[in-house]
Amino acid sequence: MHRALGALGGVVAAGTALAAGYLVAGLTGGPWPVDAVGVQVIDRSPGPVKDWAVRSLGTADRPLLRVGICVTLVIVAAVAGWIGARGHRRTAVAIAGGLGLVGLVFAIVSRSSAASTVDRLLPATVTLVVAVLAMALVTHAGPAREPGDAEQPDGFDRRRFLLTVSALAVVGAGAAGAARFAGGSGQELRARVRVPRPTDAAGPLQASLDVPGISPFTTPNAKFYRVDTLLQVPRIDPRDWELRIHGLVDKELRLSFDQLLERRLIERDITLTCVSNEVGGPYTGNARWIGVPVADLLREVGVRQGADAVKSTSVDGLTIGTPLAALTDGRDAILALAMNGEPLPFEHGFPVRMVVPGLYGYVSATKWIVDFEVTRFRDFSAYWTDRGWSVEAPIKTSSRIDVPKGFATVKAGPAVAAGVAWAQRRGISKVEVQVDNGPWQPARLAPVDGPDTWRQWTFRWNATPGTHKLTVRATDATGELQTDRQASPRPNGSSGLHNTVVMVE
Ligand SMILES: Nc1nc2c(c(=O)[nH]1)N[C@H]1C(S)=C(S)[C@@H](COP(=O)(O)O)O[C@H]1N2
Ligand SMILES: [Mo]
Repeated sequence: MHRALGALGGVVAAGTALAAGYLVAGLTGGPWPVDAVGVQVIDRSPGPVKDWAVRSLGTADRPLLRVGICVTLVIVAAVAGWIGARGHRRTAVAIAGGLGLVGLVFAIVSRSSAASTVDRLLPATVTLVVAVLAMALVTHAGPAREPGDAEQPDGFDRRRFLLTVSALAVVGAGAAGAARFAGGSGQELRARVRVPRPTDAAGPLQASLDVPGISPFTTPNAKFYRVDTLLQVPRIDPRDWELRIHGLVDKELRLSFDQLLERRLIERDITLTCVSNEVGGPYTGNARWIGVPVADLLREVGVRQGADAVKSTSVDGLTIGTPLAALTDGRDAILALAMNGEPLPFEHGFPVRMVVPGLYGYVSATKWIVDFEVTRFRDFSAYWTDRGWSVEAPIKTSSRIDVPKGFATVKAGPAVAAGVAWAQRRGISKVEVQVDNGPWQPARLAPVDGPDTWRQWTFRWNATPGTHKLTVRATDATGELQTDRQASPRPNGSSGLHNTVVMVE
């Protein structure tokens, strides 16, 4: 019995240590050791696991990774507590120390947005110290002081043990509770930013079709897909933010957030797409961005001969490589500071990110950008390129059926299908729908907003009882038809036609 209690003690010790570390992470902005481990898991996962992780990171599996790591820890801690209750107290404490050390090592090698080394290592250090102390405490609380004591026939002082463990649990819960307030939400950082009026504003929004279930032309910020490799979203104070523009340039430039706001600002609707998006998938969204044209900044610093790339780095050290040509060929590549009329949400790169029409996010859309180096592709390799994705990746013409959803039941008679199609930089000129193996029929298109956004479409058809397959294809504004050749996302984006099967009754 007391061994089971010992295991419980181990779990409480681990929980208290993790809670203490979480609190310190909230205070310092350094990585919680669990997250430091998680980021390494993400960075080091092999191909398919990585693809899965990246694809699902924006959704429920981000917490899942944390939960997985915590469950593993708790199991080991329970075993340590159990061993401790069998009298091997030093071993139990050593295991706790070992776990804490692992966290510290991961924090040392981790990509982190923490401001200083102390901030980066403090959460893991505190976790380690609390883990050792807490494990020592619980493994010493149980064993009876007087062997053979009549009240403790099995040599285990249950009362003292439970008191100690309860006290520890209260401390842990207190730390966890305090952590919720410690870092704050950081929203005051965003609230302080006043989004300036753009020098060159976008026109009124008029490209929107309103069909129930269709993706709205503008994706609300809260619904915008999210893909990155972080468990802890950076909360950068714009007053501390600085962008360094350097490399193959005539004169280096360091820009503060206020200095960025003083430049020429353009407002544009641009549809962002993730290379990991499967045919028919959700990892694409359209927003109205305000930002400084990258071309203006490049002109200011003077690009030297021989440069063909920009290597941009986010605050956590992740790198992205973008062709210089895409930043200077006249398209609206921007350092964005507003998204749909608000400062960027933290999840989407606050305070500043890059947005480049026509390129998948992983080669262009650096969130939390802090460094911008003009360079040559042959002189570096970027984070995703190191993981098997193409160095250059223009967005492929794609179309998606939003309604009806796959395997939906539809009433017989006149029915509506609707969705979106995108071919950023080229624009969409035609969308067609095929019912079963019938002829391709034109869908109705929303008005053109610009070449860099998706276009909504609707299609009326007469639904007859039975099972039917709807397939969609788009033609870009250069007249090129979307390919029906199926390709998976890796290495440079999925292709193939999206279809959906519906039951008509
Ligand atoms: N710092 C940083 N920026 C990043 C990424 C990242 O992992 N880290 N992911 C990129 C990828 S793969 C995509 S598709 C877009 C997604 O931007 P969103 O999360 O705002 O939709 O951001 C890009 N910028
Ligand atoms: Mo992406």
